[in-house]
Amino acid sequence: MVESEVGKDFEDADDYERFAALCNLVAYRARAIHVKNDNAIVAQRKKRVFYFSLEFLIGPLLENYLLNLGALETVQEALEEMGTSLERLSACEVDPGLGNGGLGRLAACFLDSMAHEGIAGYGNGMRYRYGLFRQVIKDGRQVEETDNWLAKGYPWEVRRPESAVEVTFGGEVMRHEEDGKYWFTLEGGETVKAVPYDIPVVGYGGQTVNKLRIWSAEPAQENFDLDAFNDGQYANASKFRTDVEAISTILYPNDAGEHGRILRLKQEYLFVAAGIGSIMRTFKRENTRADGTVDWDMFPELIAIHTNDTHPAMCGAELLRVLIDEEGLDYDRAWDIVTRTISYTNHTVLPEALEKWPIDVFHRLLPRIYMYIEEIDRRYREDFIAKHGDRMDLLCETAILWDGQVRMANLSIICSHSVNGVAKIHTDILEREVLNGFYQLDPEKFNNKTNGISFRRFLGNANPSYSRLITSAIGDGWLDDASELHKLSAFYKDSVFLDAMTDSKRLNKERLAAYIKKTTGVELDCDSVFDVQVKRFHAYKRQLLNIFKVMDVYNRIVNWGYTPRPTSFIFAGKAAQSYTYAKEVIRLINSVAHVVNNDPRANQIIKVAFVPNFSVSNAELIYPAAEISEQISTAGMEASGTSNMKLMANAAITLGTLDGANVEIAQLAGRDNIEIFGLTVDEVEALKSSNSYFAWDEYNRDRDRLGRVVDELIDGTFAGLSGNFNLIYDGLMHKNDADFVLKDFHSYVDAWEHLGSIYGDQRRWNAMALANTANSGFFSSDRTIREYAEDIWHV
Ligand code: B1H
Repeated sequence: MVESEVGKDFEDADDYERFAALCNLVAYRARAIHVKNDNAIVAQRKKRVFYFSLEFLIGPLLENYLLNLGALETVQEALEEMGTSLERLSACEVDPGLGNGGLGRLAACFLDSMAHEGIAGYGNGMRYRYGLFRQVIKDGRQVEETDNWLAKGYPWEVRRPESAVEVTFGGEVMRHEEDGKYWFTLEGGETVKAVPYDIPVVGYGGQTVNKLRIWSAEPAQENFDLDAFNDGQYANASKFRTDVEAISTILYPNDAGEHGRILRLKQEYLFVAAGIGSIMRTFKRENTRADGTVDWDMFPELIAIHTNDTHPAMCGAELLRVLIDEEGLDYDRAWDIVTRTISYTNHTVLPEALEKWPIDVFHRLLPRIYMYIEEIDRRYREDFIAKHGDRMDLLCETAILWDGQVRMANLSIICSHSVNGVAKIHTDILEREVLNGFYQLDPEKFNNKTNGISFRRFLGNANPSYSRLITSAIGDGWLDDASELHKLSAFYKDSVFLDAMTDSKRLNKERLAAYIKKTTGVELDCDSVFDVQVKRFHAYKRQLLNIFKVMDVYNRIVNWGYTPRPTSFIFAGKAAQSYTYAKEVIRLINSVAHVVNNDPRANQIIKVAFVPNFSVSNAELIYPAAEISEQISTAGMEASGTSNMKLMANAAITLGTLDGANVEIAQLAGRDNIEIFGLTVDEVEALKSSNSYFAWDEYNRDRDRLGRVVDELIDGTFAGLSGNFNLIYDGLMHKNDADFVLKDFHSYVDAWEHLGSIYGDQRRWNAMALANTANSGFFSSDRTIREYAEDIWHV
């Protein structure tokens, strides 16, 4: 294989060449299964599910695909015999930065689970030339560097130029009339070619291989300007090419400016129009009758389109446009097809994350789509007034066009037959508050689908020692069906098993400590508790609360001779490039790390490490080593969270608020096996609505500890690396601490200390940790996907 792939003997090939040859071997096998599956789908007229998402955080694939194909051990052994190792070759795999956090990783876990469940499920997304960004830390600050993930090519993808779809931006809508009938066409504008790249998705058991299709923007015609080039104006010669390619250059272009925002809207339309264009092509090929007519009634029976958040919200309008403008259906019939085909998941309650576009920008960029949105909105209003004429308040809340803007969440909901939240409490909040207007109108449309994770990747691949221990106790059926982890409850009092857990955790801690040493220089004590908070940086996730705890513990060690349970505080995560506040929190963590780690009075007891460039690959080192899982968002803010599930499966004990999926974790693991603290959703709401929270009161009530920590933001204590933290200080003391950091501070630190007091009794601790793993099976994305399949997609 190496010979034919790289034209070299195995001996002469370097690691990367060997790795690429192995990937091709696996991909070759995967594609053979895929073709077989595809034929069966057509023959059985099986329904296909298309999962539209701007993010797919797929991570490295090789080891996961070997596990799913049942070839992991064989390949491991074969490579050892050849004088190398899988570990060595896997290290060559890049981690495609095609997503930024939980939403993107969820999409990737869903692909894995759809393939496992035998669902014909396809991802539809964007192929960003440079992904998000690579995070490096300089003077404590996050610095964004280009993530050139395609530099060496990407062995899993296949370019499919023959399946390209043309997509038009701008132009002018023309009305035509003949014999009393009228229709519209779009004239002019800028036409771009969306070229798909396909990546195989191998399901566990090796029976189903689906694919993820990601789109790249290219000029529709090769517009190379030879004259300009010959004049020496090289940049101008390819200018058009660069403008077009900008569309698929990076994920989430900086949205602080108008240019970035327009680019983002272009991305959203490009992957929607290309995805629907490609669905249409296949559908028509398979459903055209002998007389040349198409059986459109079958469309919603054979196709489900799922929209991940509001980013693909234009699916409804685009499908309507194609069915009417290109296929000649009448509006009512086309609309019926749209609403029976599309479904939508909401991932956030944050108002700033619910997308809105100014009508003028939208209209200029997508004039025909805008007309359809106007028509959807007009008919929605007409219908609304006929049915609920007395509820104009609800109409204001639910209409699509409002205040000069297109409200994408409203568009998504109106075009969908199903709207779901991602954890029980989140769906409750959607129904009760954020989307209450829609809920009153159509409660049946709403449902909950608590998120899930891939146990095969995040426990099976990521944690080999614990996986082996689990498998030796209960067999390996849990890889196929995570609910089998329940069988571990027979081992809660088994001292041999519990002691083996300590050994496994130790190995994982050493593995992570070595990685942290290499990437940050910080040396961690593997006898200390590994306390982990890894997730995107956001004010509501309250990494600030965590570092306040560290500052307080440090102060007490240095000034009061306090001896806490020795702990390594581990952080990782990226902040959006334009989110200054979140970047300041990153700088604070690194600045505290700098002081604490270099202070001999404290650094034998506590250490702080910030792991740069959090990604799927280093996440797989972090979760298995964690002992405390920090899930400390302000109650009501985190839709679900998924690192909480990954850490639970890996036997970390949750220290968390009753927010998102933590609520379900507490129910499943039992309140004795998780540490809950802080304000509840109701308490947060009461404080907000009564305006009775005053950050200064909290500060004044405890000048010794909390007050001191707050002062240290601006008194130079942690200014050594790159200065004080006035922005954070102002947010707390002059903007009244919107995230209730000061309010929850004491109950949080007390809860943390309580966990520390248990840790000394390792068997008791491990029994609690084991109860977490044993009850985590509910959070398998296989379960989540089965629920989507049954309740929403009807497959
Ligand atoms: C989640 C996002 C998100 N919710 C817009 N919303 C983005 C929205 O840059 N953008 O435009 C980026 C991300 N991400 C997360 O989804 C939630 O915060 C988590 O609680 C949840 O677990 C995850 C998956 O449902």
